Amino acid sequence: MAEEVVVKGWVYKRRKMGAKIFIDLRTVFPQEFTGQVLQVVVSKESLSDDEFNRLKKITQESALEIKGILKEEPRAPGGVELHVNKVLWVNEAESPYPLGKKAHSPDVLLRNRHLTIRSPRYQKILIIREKVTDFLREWFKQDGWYEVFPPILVFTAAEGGATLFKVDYFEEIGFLSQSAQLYLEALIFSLGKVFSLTPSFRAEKSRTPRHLTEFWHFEAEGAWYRYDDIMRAQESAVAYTIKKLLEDEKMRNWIKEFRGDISILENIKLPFPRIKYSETIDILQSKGFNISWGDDLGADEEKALSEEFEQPFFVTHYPTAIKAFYVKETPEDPKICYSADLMAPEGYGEITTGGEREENIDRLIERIKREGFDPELYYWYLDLRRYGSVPHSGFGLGIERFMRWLLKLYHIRDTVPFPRLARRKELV
Ligand code: NSS
Repeated sequence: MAEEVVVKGWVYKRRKMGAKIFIDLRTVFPQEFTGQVLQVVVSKESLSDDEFNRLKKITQESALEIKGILKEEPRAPGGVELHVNKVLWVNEAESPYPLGKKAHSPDVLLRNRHLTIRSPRYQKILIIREKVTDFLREWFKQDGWYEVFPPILVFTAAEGGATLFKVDYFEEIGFLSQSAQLYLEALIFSLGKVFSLTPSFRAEKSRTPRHLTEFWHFEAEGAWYRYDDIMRAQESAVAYTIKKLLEDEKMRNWIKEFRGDISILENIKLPFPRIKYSETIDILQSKGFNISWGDDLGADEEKALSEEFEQPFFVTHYPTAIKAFYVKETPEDPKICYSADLMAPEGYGEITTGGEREENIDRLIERIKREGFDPELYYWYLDLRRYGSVPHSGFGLGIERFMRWLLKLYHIRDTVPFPRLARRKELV
């Protein structure tokens, strides 16, 4: 353990104890300490007077490059501490630091988001998030899906018109993509099964702890995939991601720090339960909800339902009328469609929506009109049904929704470094 290392990072806290200075350093090099602070011990005898005096007054968030010896110390975070031998480089931060010692209101933290994200809490969230997308990708690649790169500037809506962000596109109207789905549907005729990870935008005015106006969307679409096939792909990918996260000791400990109990994650089993929408209405009515068949499940309903489960679960066979124009109706009853939402347990609710797509062109045109969209604009999407139409299915998972449940965070904004919310004020 007694090797000399160079450590680079920023001062998180400093305190003096007797003749020693203790610095909690937010270390980014070496990377193994990122997400926790490294305890740095500064003794007068190991440094020049000049160096010691500089460190004695070092301000919060000053950048430091130091050399020293790592020693085991069970009481320090991570079980080691660095005994400094040399200060290689310093950049003193202005003082006071805007996010100093005291607690700050959510608004102050949002206004200082560019600084807030430096804290160990956000370092952990950002690293866990990266792993989540890595493992989702890994599952899909291992299962033979191609990663593709659909556009963000689009000219047709994929979801409801009410949540479209308009863009001035050289005097014509464009939109920010709500979902890559329609383009993925086009791409399956080229590559068979495809997935993408892109930002999606929703002009959602509703200020809820689970809505962002910009979120990261993991979407997949497979030719000849039926309703059950796409549910199996989703549950396998989600279960794989959780298993891989828990296999990594550091991720496992961090997830435990955030959510407390991880037994639900450890006990995830395939297949996930599937319940029909009509059954959820019965359950909700028995719990006293004033809801009837045909109503959408709101946040409160989803929460109550999801508290009943200890596993992620699918709600299937929704009413066609409350789902988007592209979902396929069941042949037995056109009022019911092949759409399924994957719900997180523990009160968290929807994390994916997916299902089988309408492949009949006439029914699709009818549904596009009913949605209030112009079928002319969708000529290219309708061509997919004209030239070699096949049964196909897909889904979209909101990375932030998944993260919110995984870490049991109250607000979805904490899963992204720079959240985009319905408010403009206080956003960096
Ligand atoms: O609108 S969705 O329910 N469905 C689609 O966009 C499909 N076109 C996806 C597909 O089949 N390719 O959104 C899918 C998921 C949803 O379950 C959430 O997890 C997430 O996208 N989502 C959001 N996350 C955060 N904030 C907002 N506003 C949001 N809207 C959807």
